[in-house]
Amino acid sequence: MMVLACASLGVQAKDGLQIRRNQVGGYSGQEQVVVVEGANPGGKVRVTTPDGKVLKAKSVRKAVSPLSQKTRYVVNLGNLSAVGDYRVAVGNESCVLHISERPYRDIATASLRLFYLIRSGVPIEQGGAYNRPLGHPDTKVLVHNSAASPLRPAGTVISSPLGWYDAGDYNKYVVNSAFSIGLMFAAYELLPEYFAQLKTNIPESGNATPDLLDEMMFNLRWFLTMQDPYDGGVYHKLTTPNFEGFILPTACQQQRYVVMKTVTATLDFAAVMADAARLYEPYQTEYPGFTAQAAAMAERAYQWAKQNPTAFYRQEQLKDPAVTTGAYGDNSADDELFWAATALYRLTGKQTYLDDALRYKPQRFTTPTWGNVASMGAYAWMTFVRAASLETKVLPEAVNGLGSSMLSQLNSYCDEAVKAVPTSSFNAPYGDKASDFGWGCLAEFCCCQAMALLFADKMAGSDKYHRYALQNADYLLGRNATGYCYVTGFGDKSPMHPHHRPSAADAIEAPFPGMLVGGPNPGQQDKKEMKATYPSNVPDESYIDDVESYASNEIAINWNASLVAFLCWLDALADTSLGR
Ligand SMILES: [Ca+2]
Ligand SMILES: [Ca+2]
Repeated sequence: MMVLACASLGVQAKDGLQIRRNQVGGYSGQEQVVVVEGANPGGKVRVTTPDGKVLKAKSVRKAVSPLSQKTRYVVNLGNLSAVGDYRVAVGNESCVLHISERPYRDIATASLRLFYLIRSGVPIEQGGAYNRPLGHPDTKVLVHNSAASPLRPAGTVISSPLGWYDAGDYNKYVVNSAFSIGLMFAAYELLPEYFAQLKTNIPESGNATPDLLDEMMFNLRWFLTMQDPYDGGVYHKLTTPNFEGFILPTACQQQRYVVMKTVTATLDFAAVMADAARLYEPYQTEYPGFTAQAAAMAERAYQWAKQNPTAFYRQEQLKDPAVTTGAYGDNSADDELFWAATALYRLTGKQTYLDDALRYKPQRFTTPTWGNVASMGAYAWMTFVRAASLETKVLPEAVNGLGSSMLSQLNSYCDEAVKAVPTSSFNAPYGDKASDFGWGCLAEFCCCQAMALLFADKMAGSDKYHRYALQNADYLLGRNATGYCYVTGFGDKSPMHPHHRPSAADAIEAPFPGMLVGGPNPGQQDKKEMKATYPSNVPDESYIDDVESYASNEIAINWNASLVAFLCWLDALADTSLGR
């Protein structure tokens, strides 16, 4: 963990200035920006280089927040090339900016390693201080009456072990798990050389499979148990009736159930299993038979979904027992159909999947969320067409058409995303609009937006949007309205009390490292249940580092997946041993 003093953070200095900067670090040779809150620093900004020279700021611009009406000054320090620690001083305040060739190597690795720390059903033995005995074996899970079928009636005992804990709670949800894997697969497919060498110190680090794929497989092994073998439908989730308390996994005693087979879970499952069948094909030594099994399960799941197009999750209808845990409810499966049809076409080349993809294709690019996965399909078409063109493979006209329309939608999205940066409060595409803030915003808008920008660059073979993605990293890691670096274990002011049961229940003060919290959320859906009070109602300041705050301070696998895709991508671009 990096802990460095910065006199400005969290403390109002006597001249009223606060310096906000990326607390993890910046890239050598890239433009560096800090934001000063309060009075105009004018020509008083001094930057001392690692070898003691004093530089002046390149420019200072005033920005008034449309959210809080606070006046801030965006200080451009220019491109800092020498590696080392720079001291940035304004009046009596100063802080350190770390400049290096690979500033995100450690945090990117930690963001993926987090998935190891939240594995369920196995003892954690390579977690250092976070080692723990096996919890939630899930070998005696009951089929809930909402999920009963003639050959698997209510009360049937099934074994459904492994998989990651979803979020702050201990349940396992197919919709969110599939989406998380999908995000990380999307990055993996475009950065295979990077992920081939990325080691996360997991039990599988010694094998020949990339650790990212090993980690995904830990969850996919649970997926293999979530399909009803008699009809192909996929259970929506594996859950206790109610959330457990803030206790350790080994202390949890509630009976767990698989509940209602749904169209959304089944299609998400089909998409990810189809992709997995393709991506694990070269790794049959470690995972023999998996490709054939996953391909067959994906096709069966798709067929079930087509026959049950309105099987949406209806938690309020579940009785005996009623279920009150995360619903992941969704009233439109058009986007899930598009994603699953896309993945199955890439796997099988069957015309029927292409026809469905064409029927359900989206009209505009939006950052993906668990409930709207259309962009996962969009990413897949672009990746597919790009790979074919690199291999000079001829594709059907309709496929090329899909690839190019998805790309033009993405490019429009990116141009729109970056256009207000020159006047923004924190000099980033993310963070200046009220709509940028809400439940899980740092993942769904900040990280996923940055991933979209990096994706567009990759498709064009350019670096038009790279600098804007870096600006979102700056926002996420400290150059923002609260001054928090929003990833646990990194920076000098980061969340210490995330809404995360294992972190809260263990005897260790620091939470699991590498977790992205949801972030500022003016909805404050948790405020009536909390003892503490949010410090502000302003959208970009409505955040509280409190264990009870599930609306601003929870963690989740989909959020961390977006962090993995984003930060690993940035780190891959900095690895000069790899081509772009
Ligand atoms: Ca490995
Ligand atoms: Ca949907």
